[in-house]
Amino acid sequence: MIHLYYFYPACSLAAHIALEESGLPFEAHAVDLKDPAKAAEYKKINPRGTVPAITVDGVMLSESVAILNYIAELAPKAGLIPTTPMERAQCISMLAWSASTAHINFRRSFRPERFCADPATHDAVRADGRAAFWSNLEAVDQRLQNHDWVMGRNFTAVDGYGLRFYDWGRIAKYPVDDLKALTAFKDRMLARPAVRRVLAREGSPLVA
Ligand SMILES: N[C@@H](CCC(=O)N[C@@H](CS)C(=O)NCC(=O)O)C(=O)O
Repeated sequence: MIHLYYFYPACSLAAHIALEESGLPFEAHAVDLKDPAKAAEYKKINPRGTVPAITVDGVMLSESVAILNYIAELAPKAGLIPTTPMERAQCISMLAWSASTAHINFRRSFRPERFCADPATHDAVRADGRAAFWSNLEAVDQRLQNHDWVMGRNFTAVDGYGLRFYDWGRIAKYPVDDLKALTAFKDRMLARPAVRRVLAREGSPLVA
């Protein structure tokens, strides 16, 4: 049995969607990262304190890119990561960009203290992060101009990240609805039964 640890509205949405789409049996555990006592308790499972993490037979795996790869390999029929070498590498490239660029830009916009301790820098770090994340949203919108899914014709593990980025943009009051292709993609994601189940479980207002 796979145990998934997630938090709303964290990047763990991508792993949660991948697991639900995979059809693999799993148990989802919400971790309240805003509660210091619960966040500290969770470090007994994942010492880094981050979500997503999964445990399988007592072995813990963290980092979205690794988790998504693992799920994709366990459930090849779900097509979460393509199998031909270049398509597979392109998909992993987009996952890595999501985790290491877009996610980090968004973090700069609301956790500036993680980047520089000096409060005098925080407004500038926030503003730079906000501008950079907006350009990342535009880049995803661009990719979706002529395609239903972020990687093109087929739904993949990257699409959970795409929905998370749309939703972060909505929560942080970016004009996401001006990004027509990204907004249409969000609606396609919301039409997927597995995605709706995950959003309902997480208490997301996207399916309220
Ligand atoms: N590199 C990790 C980052 C995971 C991460 O930082 N998740 C955030 C939520 S979006 C988190 O757990 N933050 C809590 C913390 O950093 O203390 C991944 O891609 O999975």
